Amino acid sequence: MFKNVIVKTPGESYVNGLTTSNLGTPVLDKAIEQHHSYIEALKTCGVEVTLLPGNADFPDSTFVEDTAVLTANFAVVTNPGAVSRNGEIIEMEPVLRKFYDNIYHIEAPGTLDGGDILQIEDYFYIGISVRTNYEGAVQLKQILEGENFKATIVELKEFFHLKTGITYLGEGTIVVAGEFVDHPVFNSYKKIVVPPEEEYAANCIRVNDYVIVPAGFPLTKQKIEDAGYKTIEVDTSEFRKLDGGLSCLSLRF
Ligand code: CIR
Repeated sequence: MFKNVIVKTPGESYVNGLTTSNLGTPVLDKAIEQHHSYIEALKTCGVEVTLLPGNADFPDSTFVEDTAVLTANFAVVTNPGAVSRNGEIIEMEPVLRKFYDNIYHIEAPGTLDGGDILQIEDYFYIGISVRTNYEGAVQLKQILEGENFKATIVELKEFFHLKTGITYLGEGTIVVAGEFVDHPVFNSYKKIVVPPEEEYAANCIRVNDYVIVPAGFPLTKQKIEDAGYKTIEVDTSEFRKLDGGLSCLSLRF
């Protein structure tokens, strides 16, 4: 069960954030509106929401997931791999201190984005991506193993972040797309396979009694409901334009 989430309003400079997509420039007002709906969905899931104000110095800082890896007993402040995003951790650490006494750090030359980390029960999967390098992955693995978790490093071939293409719903069930559908590392889990045309919907989030899914992906939504989960749809079009999805917009713990 998650008790808390941390989210951050898209700042004035959000439209200048990093992207690899060809979906056009996001509309700030619409992004703020969608962020508000996201918060409402989280509240429906029964979590306490800590809402941080936007910071125009960091256009991508609404994607708070990349700044930390959180468990019930400790936090890891990451070292985000994009230069323009690295300073986001400075504002996040004091917020995490309100919830955690035990805080670790990923140190340079290691880089790591929270979007590359997937927890499945006491197992962590750490993606090596354009943002998370081998040194960062090994540092996190050592921290996790020191805290009695298990950790496996997974090299990404195509996805931007690990969680761009995989989500854990609980009860041994994962939602997978693209390169993870047949990836041997994930073979022991029950799989809900996202069709190629709905690949973006692999980034959904289980929050307590609900799975929050992006609006506009009916096949994936139906598969998740058929597996016995209640869903809430949230429109994320303005976040998708900057390669962001539902998981990226919150830290859940
Ligand atoms: C970036 O390029 O860093 C942002 N525009 C998107 C970050 C998405 N975060 C995530 O998948 N965890």
